Amino acid sequence: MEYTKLSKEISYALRHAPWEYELELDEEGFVPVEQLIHALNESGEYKETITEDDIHHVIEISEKKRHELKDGKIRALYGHTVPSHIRKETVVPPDILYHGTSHKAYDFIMDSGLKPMSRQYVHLSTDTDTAVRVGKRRDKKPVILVVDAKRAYADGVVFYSSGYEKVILADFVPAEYLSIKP
Ligand code: HQG
Repeated sequence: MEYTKLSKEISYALRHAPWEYELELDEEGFVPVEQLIHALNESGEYKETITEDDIHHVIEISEKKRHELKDGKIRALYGHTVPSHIRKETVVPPDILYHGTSHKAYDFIMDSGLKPMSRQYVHLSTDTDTAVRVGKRRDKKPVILVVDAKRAYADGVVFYSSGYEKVILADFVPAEYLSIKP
């Protein structure tokens, strides 16, 4: 079983295109796990039949916690671009958060703030290593932004828990709370 491929397809189905799998996300982004398994097996992409154990295995071996199983349902924890709004719990953020990005995006961000762009939320990291990894998807030497989350929260910026302790979400972070990590 190609577990990385399976993980990417689960993310695609649950973050971006559930309708392609005849799935309907609930307001927290969950679908019944057996419906997902059925849809994946229907596609004929996988040589072996996918079982619930395979789904557990994908989640277990992933270096990031991207998916969550709960009460026979599964969801992507973050990254959604689906049009229907995925509800997340608000949280008091850690004092400092990080965001890894490209030099190209940096100029725009310092002008207009951190926007969700095509996703539903801005994605922030609780540690610099994670931010570097996120930024490296877009730039060999990414810019690491430091978010003064304590001050932003005090001023009314709303933060959300993704359900994965290393990823905190926000609707928007104005540039005044951002600085570049030296
Ligand atoms: C940038 C992956 C111009 C932003 C990752 C980023 C993460 C702006 C890009 C998760 C902007 C959006 C999310 C502005 C923000 N003007 N550019 N005003 N504001 N941007 O992929 O945070 O591994 O949607 O800096 O690891 O990079 O797939 O967000 O570069 O955790 O599980 O616009 O997705 O998770 O890019 O990544 P993205 P992201 P997985």
